[in-house]
Order: sequence, then structure tokens, then C-alpha cells
Amino acid sequence: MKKLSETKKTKDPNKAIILGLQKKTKDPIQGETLDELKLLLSTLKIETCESFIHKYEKLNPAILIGQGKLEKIKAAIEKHQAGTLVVDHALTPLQVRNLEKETECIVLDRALVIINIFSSHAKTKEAKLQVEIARLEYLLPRLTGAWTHFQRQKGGGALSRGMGETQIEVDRRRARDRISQLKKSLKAIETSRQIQRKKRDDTLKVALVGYTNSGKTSIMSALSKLKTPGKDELFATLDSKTKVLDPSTHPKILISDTVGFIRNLPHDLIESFKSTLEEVKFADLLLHVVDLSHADYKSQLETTEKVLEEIGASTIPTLLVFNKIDRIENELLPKIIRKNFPTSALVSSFSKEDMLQLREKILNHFKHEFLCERLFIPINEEKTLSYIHSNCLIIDSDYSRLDGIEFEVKASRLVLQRLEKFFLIEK
Ligand SMILES: Nc1nc2c(ncn2[C@@H]2O[C@H](COP(=O)(O)OP(=O)(O)OP(=O)(O)O)[C@@H](O)[C@H]2O)c(=O)[nH]1
Ligand SMILES: [Mg+2]
Repeated sequence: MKKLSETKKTKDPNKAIILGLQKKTKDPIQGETLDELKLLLSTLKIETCESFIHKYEKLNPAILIGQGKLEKIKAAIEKHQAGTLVVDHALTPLQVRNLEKETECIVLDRALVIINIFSSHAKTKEAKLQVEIARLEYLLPRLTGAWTHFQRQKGGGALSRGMGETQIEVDRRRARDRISQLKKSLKAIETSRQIQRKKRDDTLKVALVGYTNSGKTSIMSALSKLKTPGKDELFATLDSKTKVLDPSTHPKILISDTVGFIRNLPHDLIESFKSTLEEVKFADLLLHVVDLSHADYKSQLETTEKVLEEIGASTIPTLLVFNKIDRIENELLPKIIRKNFPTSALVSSFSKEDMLQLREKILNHFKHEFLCERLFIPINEEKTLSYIHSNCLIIDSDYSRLDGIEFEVKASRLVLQRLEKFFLIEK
């Protein structure tokens, strides 16, 4: 991870003071949120030295906080020689400018922290393009000379530092040009992804979704031949990966791992990750993974549901998978979950037996949805025969006729629609 290279004076930009904002009338969930922000920062190798919470009735639009709180923050900055102030809230360009001026620190908000994590974890070309678009879209309205800490160093990049008004205009235009160029490249990748998806159209698809760090990749590894272990890191996975449910089933079931969600996921990121998230939209079944050992599992579950709604995936059949039950100390919790979510699965991705049961649950879901049909396939229909073998559950087959084969199959509605002309109508 590249260290932040620009800082004011001798302060260390990898040391941060964090500031949470809490509306006076709201429930006090801020503690948890700040813990999450600390974790996000440690992913960027930024250490949190001290944290503050500002309780407010009405925020000061110029600088968010009052003079008293500001002085306390300044003292903490001085004490720790911290070079970064992180605010767990969306900031306007004016607020950033004013806070930077007052504190002589780099000022980041939650969205930029998340965008920078995505930036450092993006591996594939598609993920890199998506993050770069989100980063530029986010920076564009904030391009005021102060918001340039995360500029691309290589080749001048779209943004540069220390500019006058004209320079800002030039850079804005260059940023816009770069965004449209990046979008074109992304479009090409999206098209090939769509073609791939079309090819797998009739295959049953399961997608893993859930809050970041809930255990999606670990479950994917346990259910397929993917040999990537999960990582104790936020947003370890950015690219969707698709594998066959292992050992292979009839019909074949594909399983995809996807990017995790988080509270207040920056809108620019959701927008640019839409094509990756399409894997979710086209799934036949979602496995919504929840880290039950997390104190905040309920709101994590709700956040995921909200994002699913936002991307238009809330009507897809979903199996709730409460994970990490090996870490739960409260013995009552599994009982409560079983009562409140009777159709859910309670698992530890580390347990072979749990993973076998989860696999069975997935198979049962599809078997339950399948319709039964009798077919007659003429002997010369080789393609159809192979289609049946890959896409249907064959209950019975009869080879006694010379001109073809009779099958009794179970399959999805879509698959049976394609086989309609071979339906055997009993006389
Ligand atoms: N104790 C325990 N830890 C688990 C379990 N499943 C996953 N983990 C750990 O949780 C951490 C996150 O797991 P991942 O599988 O990477 O989670 P993810 O949902 O893919 O996370 P992102 O890709 O970062 O969104 C890793 O350190 C895993 O080893 C489990 O059942 N029990
Ligand atoms: Mg993952």
C-alpha cells in the first residue's frame, strides 16, 4: 500500500484523529460505526490515535463542529503529531477546505476512505476501471486544489496539485474526458461479460452477497474448487468470481462471489460497480451471508437488504446464512435466530459438515422449485440430448424405443420452456 506522500509540516499522515457525528435525538450507535471506521483505516495502514464524537442538533455548514470541539481536536492532532483527520460523514468541499485550514491536516471523509480501499484492492482490469471512475466522479465536484491527495502520480494523471482557477478548469475538463474514456473501456468489458452471461443463461446461478467480512469468500471456497481463503480485511474481494458448485451437480449449479457491502457505501461506487453487481441481479438464488458473531449483525443485515433493493435484486429468492457460529458466546442467540428466521442456515464456514448441509439446502431449494415433465427426444437430436444432461435432473429414462429416448425430468421453468416441443403428451 502506497503511503500518503503529502502532508502538512512534519505530521504523520498515517496517524489519524477520527471524528464521528451523532444527532442528539438518535439512538447511540455511533460507537460501533467508529469501530468500523477504525477498521477501514487500518486496511489503509492508517492508525487511529484518538476519536471524538460530536453530538449535534444542527450541523455548522461551514465547518461542522463548534469552536470548543475544534480546539480539542487540534490539541489531539498536536499531541500525536497526526497528519490526517477523518470524518465519519459526507463532507462538502467547503467543509474540507475549512477543516484543512484549521487543523493543517489532510481531511478525509468516509466515502473517500472506502474509495481508497477499493483503489488499493482492485486487481482485475474491470475493477480498476470501476474504481477509477468512482474516484474521479467523486473528486470532480471537489476539485479545488485542496482535494488532491490521492491523485495519480503516473503521467500527470487527471488531477494535479497547487492549481489556480484556470488550472482547475483545465483539470476538470481533463478529468471529465478521462471519465468518458474509462467508461468506454468499461463498456467493452461489460459487453463481453454479457455475452458470457448469455452463454450461461439456462444454468442455475447462486450469488453470495452480504456485508464486507461476513465470510462470503470462505463459504465460496468451501462450496467450490476456489482455493482462495477468506481474509480478515474489509473489501478483500472486489471482483465477482464464478465457479461450479462442487462436487458437480445435475443440473450444474454455478456459484459467484461478489463485492461486500457496507453502511453508507459511496453512491459513486455502487454506480460504477453496477456491472459487477449484475451477477447478483441475474442469480436464481442469493445466499445472504451475515456474520452472526458481530455485535452489529442486525444493522449489517439491513444494510445489505437496502443495497440489494437499490440494485434491483430484492425480489430474488434469498437464503439467509448466519455465519461464524463457532465464535458466538451467547448460547441463546442461535435459538433466537432459529425462531425469528426459521428457514435460514446457521453455519461456520470452517465446519465441513455445515458446508455439506448448506450445499444440500441449496440443492433442495432448486429441487423444490423444479417442475416435472416427460419428454421424448428423437435419436438425431444430439444437441438436445446433451442439453438435457447438463440442465435437467433426470428421474427416469427409457431406451426401449428405436426412434428415440423417453425421459422423465425435473428442471426449471426456463429450461422446460426450451424443451416444450419435446413434451410427451400421454394418450
Ligand atoms: N471464526 C470464524 N471466522 C470466519 C468464518 N468464516 C470466515 N471467517 C473469517 O472472517 C474473515 C473474513 O472472511 P471472508 O471470507 O474474506 O469474508 P468476505 O465476506 O469475503 O469479505 P470481503 O471480501 O472483504 O467483503 C476471514 O478472516 C475468515 O477467516 C467462520 O465461520 N468462523
Ligand atoms: Mg470476499
